[in-house]
Amino acid sequence: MKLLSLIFAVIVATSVSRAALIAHWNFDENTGATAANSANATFNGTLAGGAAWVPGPLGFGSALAFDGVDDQVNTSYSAVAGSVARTVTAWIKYPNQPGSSPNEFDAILSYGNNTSTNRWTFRVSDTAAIGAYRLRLEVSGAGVNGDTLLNDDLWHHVAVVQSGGTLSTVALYVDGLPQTLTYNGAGAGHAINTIVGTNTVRIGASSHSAAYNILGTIDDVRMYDEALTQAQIQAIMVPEPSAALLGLVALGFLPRRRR
Ligand SMILES: [Ca+2]
Ligand SMILES: [Ca+2]
Repeated sequence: MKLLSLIFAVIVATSVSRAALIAHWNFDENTGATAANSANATFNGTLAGGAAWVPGPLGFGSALAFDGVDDQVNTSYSAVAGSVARTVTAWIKYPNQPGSSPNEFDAILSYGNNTSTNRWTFRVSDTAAIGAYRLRLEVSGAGVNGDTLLNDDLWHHVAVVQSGGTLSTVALYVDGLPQTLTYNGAGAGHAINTIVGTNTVRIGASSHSAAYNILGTIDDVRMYDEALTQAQIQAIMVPEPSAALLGLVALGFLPRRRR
């Protein structure tokens, strides 16, 4: 019965976190130039620059590899504006690389105008002075960094949670664990006031310049319009059980422990 209990727990956790899911690009197409948004088909992504389909983390289908030059996924999504709470999660695989241009910015997901407090960029930091290769949320004028080094070319689950209108309300997670945070620029009191205009959600490059691209692989990008808990983030890291698997469980075909 242990397996049934585990699957039930996953279903419950997944349904809780799905409540506020406003965008989900799972990159499972594995072909073509469209990355569908399964949470809202209006905001499908369009591949640009030659972003390549590659295998994702175990249980998450395919992913997209970005070349650090011009690869990106563009959407017309304005997402969550102002100081409204939000969460973005993704899987990333980030190789060791020079800590500066041409891979400047290393954006995972970015949107908003490039004026103070307006642009919201979830990225890997590439600058030694503000902690190279760490997870970072950058809001024009300031930023907050995590402490885990990400440049090991292994899959890591990353998340940013914003619960209020300043950087001090932001938490970062790597592989489901909260990061020890450091701030730069205007610091923890810096306001977050996302104003989007034409700079809609872009994956793999910064919203304000198509020249700021990540060198690395990204999968399963999710946006929520609320601040997720650590438990909800950890639940997202578990692959959803396939319909076939659930069917076998329901019909009693899966092996159970012998006494
Ligand atoms: Ca390219
Ligand atoms: Ca995927």
